[in-house]
Amino acid sequence: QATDHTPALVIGSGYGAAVTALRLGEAGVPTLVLEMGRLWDTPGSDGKLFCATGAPDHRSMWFRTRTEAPLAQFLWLDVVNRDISAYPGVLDRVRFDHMSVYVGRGVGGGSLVNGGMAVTPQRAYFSEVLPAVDAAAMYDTYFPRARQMLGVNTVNPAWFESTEWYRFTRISRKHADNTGLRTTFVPNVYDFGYMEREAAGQAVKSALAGEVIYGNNHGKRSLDRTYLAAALGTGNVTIETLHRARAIRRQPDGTYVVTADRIDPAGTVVATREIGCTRLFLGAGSLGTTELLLRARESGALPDLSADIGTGWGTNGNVMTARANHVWDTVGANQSTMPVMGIDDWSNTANPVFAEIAPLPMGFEHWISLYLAITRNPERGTFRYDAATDSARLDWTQAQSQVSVDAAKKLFDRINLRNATIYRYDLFGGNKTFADDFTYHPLGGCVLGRATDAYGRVRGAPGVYVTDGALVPGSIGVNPFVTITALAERNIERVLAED
Ligand code: FAE
Repeated sequence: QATDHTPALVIGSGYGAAVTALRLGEAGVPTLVLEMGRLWDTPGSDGKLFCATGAPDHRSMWFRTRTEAPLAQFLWLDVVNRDISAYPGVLDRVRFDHMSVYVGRGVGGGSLVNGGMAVTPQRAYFSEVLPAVDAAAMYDTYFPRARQMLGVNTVNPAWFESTEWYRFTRISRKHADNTGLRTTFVPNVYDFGYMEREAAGQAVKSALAGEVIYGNNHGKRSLDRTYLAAALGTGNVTIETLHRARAIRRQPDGTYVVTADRIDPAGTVVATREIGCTRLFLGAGSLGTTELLLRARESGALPDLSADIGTGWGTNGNVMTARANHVWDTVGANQSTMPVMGIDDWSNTANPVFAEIAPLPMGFEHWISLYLAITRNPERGTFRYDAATDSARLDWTQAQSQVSVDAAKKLFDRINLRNATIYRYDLFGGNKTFADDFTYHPLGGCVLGRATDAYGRVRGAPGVYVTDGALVPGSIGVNPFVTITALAERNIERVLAED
């Protein structure tokens, strides 16, 4: 028997979860949100919420004794990572064979650690990926709603052209121009007005102080400041932190019970709660939501779940690479951490790639142009339930990542050829020129229209909904959070109207 009961229970507090909590709260539905990470509202002994990227401490990573940054080396030296003490830090790297997935932990999920790039996908590609979704409604109503709620804004072009903080972007644009490639400004949720004040010395630096993957102390409109603040403002939403949902079961009366472990800052389970709910919304992210449903199906708790749970997972074709520039093409010691431009070669049907021009703020001139490429990789992974560890394991091979590398290489070979430049070999380990072993954009596992109906209602578990990136089948062609937010807006509107 459950000890508590709530009409609506939301697992996780990332994009899908935050949208859902707000709309439930506005509709007057008492809603409890469980988040395994902490609430980032109390400064540490240095007076800051989050630690600096260049000097990571216990706040940086989720229960690690050493940081695991995406760019592990510089000049082949192990100078980036640091020993830390184990703590519920804000960034996690979930390791599977041949693929690691970076995710945010805390109230706000990925919004606490991401680069803030707020990109709406190309309509034709969106329709190809999610054919069951009415694109007109998405582009007329839900994408604009998502952008407005997320606080999306764009860099002032005049400031962009003149500031030292985006010199690295202008150099990459020049090299793309030389190659005949199109570049495009990309909106962001970081407050560019604040950033200009940082540059002018009128505001405490955050994006201009190297802060991003371990959290931004200022400037970024993360979900705790947007959707989640509004959700709490309805008076109907409660968020419980350091609660990790572990199991879901169905009661004879059709309600659900979620078993959740409450952990302390040392990671020790201090209590196990059984929380009953009439409606259960899964927003634990692609990995978290998929694991919860896979475990429920394989353990026999929810045996009627679809065989599609655990399938259709992809990396959004992510691959990172870096080029070495000529000495005269300086990228600047000062770099903003918020990307504002991409090389958009997505309409090149022979080799579609969208490459974000990424910062590498090391505080000194390094002549490196860094990119996070999004490729159209059709490979999909599958999660298996491993009873021995009671966890989901991902089946993914290096060959599946190679497809992303090959596509990115075709684009960057062209850029290198035209500009007489070469790749950097020292950044990703093993003399690799492409980082093919991690993704920032996990998508899929409980795909819309397959594991769920066209609105995220989980097949075989009436009253359970998927709200997050697990719905998107492995690829969306751009950075995904605007899509996840807009889909969640669309789905919860329907669910509130009909269920
Ligand atoms: P997500 O935001 O991951 O939230 C899931 C939440 O659920 C997390 O807070 C978890 O701690 C919590 N959780 C998981 N399991 C449980 C459980 N069992 N019990 C309780 N809580 C649980 O999900 N995307 C962009 O569009 N633009 C960018 O510039 C961008 N940059 C990125 C940079 C980095 C370093 C990373 C890691 C990601 C980036 N992303 C970016 C991806 C983006 O953050 C991601 O797609 C979304 O956060 C996914 O949203 P979800 O709602 O699916």
